[in-house]
Amino acid sequence: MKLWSNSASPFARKARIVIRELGLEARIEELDTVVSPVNPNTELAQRNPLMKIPALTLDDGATLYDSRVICEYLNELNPGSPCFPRPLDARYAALRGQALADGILDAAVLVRYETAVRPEALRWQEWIDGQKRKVYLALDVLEAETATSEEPFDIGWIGAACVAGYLDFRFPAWDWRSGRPRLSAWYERVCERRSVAETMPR
Ligand SMILES: N[C@@H](CCC(=O)N[C@@H](CS)C(=O)NCC(=O)O)C(=O)O
Repeated sequence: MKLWSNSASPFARKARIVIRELGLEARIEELDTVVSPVNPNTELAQRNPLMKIPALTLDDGATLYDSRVICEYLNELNPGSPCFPRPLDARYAALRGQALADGILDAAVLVRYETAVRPEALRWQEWIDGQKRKVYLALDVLEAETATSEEPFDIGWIGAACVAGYLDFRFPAWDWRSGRPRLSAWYERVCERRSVAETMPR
């Protein structure tokens, strides 16, 4: 299988962490893929009309997207995996955690495009502030929900690790650790996992 991804993308990182957590590295080649909302990647477009990463091309040639679908598919290859717990309460807590993390990433990636891609004269500060507000409010929920243990490292907390790594990478000045000691300490511990250490954004 081939994962269309790159080392900067936090959404692709979700899939790259799940691959490592489940020991699927030998079955999946990671293709370094350039994407931009304004410069279409025509090769990727043949597989994913949204031209976003991650996308996963299966051995039969079909392609899956987006990160949520890909991570669930990977989980099915190793059904006992704790990434998507089986008991209903734990599963929906993990899925809600994933939605929270994805929502933070959506907002942060929009700010990234607004500030790095959109011409300066067209930027809209109130809109940037609105996205940042979502990020900070959601980080406060993560702080409140952070466990003292790094387990379970389910899809919700995998997403949270991708959030922390992306904010460090693209928005160090936002200082997400400030006032969030539990989340900061949790992330420091989680960075020791091989799956997280090997997929640090670059
Ligand atoms: N909901 C999607 C979001 C994926 C996404 O936004 N990926 C970004 C890279 S981090 C992308 O491909 N952007 C290119 C574009 O917006 O055209 C997912 O979970 O996979």
